[in-house]
Amino acid sequence: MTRTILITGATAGFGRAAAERFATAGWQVVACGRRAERLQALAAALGERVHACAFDIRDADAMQAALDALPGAFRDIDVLVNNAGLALGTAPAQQASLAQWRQMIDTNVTALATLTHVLLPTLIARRGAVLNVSSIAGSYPYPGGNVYGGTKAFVTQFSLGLRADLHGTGVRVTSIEPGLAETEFTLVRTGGDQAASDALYRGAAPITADDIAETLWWVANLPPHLNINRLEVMPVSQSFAGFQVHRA
Ligand code: NDP
Ligand code: 8X3
Repeated sequence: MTRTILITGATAGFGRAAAERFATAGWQVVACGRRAERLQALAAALGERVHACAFDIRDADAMQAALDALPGAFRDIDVLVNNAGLALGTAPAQQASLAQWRQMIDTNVTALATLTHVLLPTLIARRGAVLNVSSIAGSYPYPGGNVYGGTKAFVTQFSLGLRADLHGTGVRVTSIEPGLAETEFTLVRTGGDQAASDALYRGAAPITADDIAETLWWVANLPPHLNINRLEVMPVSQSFAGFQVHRA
């Protein structure tokens, strides 16, 4: 039976790699994001299994209109991948931009919860799955991570709460929590600073977008009696450091 997956943030990084992974394997893929031309290029490259679905995920009316306009072959969504998200800035809270904080909350929290709410009836009817892309930033605070880390803590805890509420429905929920991964993430975070992005990943053998696509593929294709609650992934080059201590 052909299965259908809706992936947010499919114009770049993890989402685009996941769209390619699932479409190539024969799934119907609803690929979402703001950059319509990238989604159209993806659909052109991958064929009729991909439906390009361009909207700003912060716009609940646009989201609903895009879902209402889904062609019949893409309506029976089995798996929702809540992947669209971003970090903006690394300034300490006391110097951070409130507009950037709001954009992160609107995208990473409000939009994710809204889309999940809209699709839950379909997912329950199909005994489907919700795969939420959280982050290690939701578990391990770091200077400048303030609201970004807070949004990802929400994603992780929301995932666990969903599991509790969906008890007995057969719907699976997973919080996937990657560490250092080379995508457009740092370009976006720094406002387009390619040198900063290159410097962060240089020599670190970071997680790749394909690594996370493969992780999503594995989780989505587990036997139906298994649920991965949380899955934390780091490159081998990344580990833990100690607490900071301010001395007077
Ligand atoms: P990218 O910047 O490469 O991709 C982010 C995706 O999110 C893009 O497709 C972008 O699409 C989409 N997006 C952002 N804002 C909106 C919006 N308002 N409406 C619709 N889509 C939006 O980053 P990643 O692939 O790395 O990020 C994917 C997820 O992984 C994010 O949630 C991120 O927080 C998380 N993550 C990333 C890590 C990393 O180190 N890279 C590690 C851990 C988690 P468009 O701009 O076209 O709208
Ligand atoms: C992205 C990982 O550590 O840069 O979520 O915040 S980190």
